Amino acid sequence: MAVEPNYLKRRDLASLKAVEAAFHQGPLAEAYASAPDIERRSGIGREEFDAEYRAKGRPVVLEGYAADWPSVRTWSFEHLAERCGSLPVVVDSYNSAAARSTTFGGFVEMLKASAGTGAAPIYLQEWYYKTSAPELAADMPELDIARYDFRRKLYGDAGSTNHQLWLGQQGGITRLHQDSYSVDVLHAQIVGEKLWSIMGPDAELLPGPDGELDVEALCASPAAQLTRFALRPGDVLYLPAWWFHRIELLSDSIGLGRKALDEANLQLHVRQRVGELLALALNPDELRRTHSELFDVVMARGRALAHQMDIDLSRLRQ
Ligand SMILES: O=C(O)CCC(=O)C(=O)O
Repeated sequence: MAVEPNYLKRRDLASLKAVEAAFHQGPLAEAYASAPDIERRSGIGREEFDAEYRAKGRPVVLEGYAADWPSVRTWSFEHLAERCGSLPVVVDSYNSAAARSTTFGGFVEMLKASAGTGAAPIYLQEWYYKTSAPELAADMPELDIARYDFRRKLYGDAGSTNHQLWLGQQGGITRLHQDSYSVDVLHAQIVGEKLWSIMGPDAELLPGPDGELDVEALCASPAAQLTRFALRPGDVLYLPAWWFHRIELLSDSIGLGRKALDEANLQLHVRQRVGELLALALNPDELRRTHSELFDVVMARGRALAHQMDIDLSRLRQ
């Protein structure tokens, strides 16, 4: 299989670690320390959002856009533990060495036990709450600006709403990535604060002539478009498809990853989804190798989609 030359796009552990290290020390860390804030707007409606941001592919934070959501007003980790305590979850699923199964209540107990001990922060990433706790959705009403999500036409109402909750402890990190399947990110912050470091979709990190990663070239390129900003409760981030993003939790935090497919990206979306499903069915060993950290997450995504679409995975044919 052809090796991906751009380290920002690789999903094997060594490449993920090399990119993450660049955020801690060296030219990238320095460039982000003085990177500009994202454009911020408040009080805009769907038409203005479509014309000014979606049509132009410009990232923006819509401040306070979800401030009146019941989740933003009432949720805490304890509140969710009371409602979902017995549900199974996998914490730290983005880190194959740390991933472990527990219940939601067990997860909240773990948070309490590890707070202030200096232990690695715990992060429940990409929780497809709709498969086990669909009642939570009422606390996160549909965003008016997300109505363009073409997945509703493609997969039906249920399949289009496979959003994810991200719940974790201060210091937790989601490493730099682009979202799969060419979807736009509409991330709503519910509890606490997160620091987002983003890069344009054409950013590239390649080895230089000496074979070492040329981080300086990445930072010097106009394609990098380095931007850094905090997302606070009630804020909604719009990040067009393929923008790279890395997230660090500035405090204990809960956020909703609501995705939306622009019809303009439909063909690519279908090709990527079908490609992934075929790879899972026909070439799982290769996928396990190239996605060593995320293989189980890819499986979980497939299961969540099948569940939402009422597809029986035990059968090959109906
Ligand atoms: O909040 C995080 O840690 C990651 C969120 C994310 O990657 C997304 O919503 O696309």
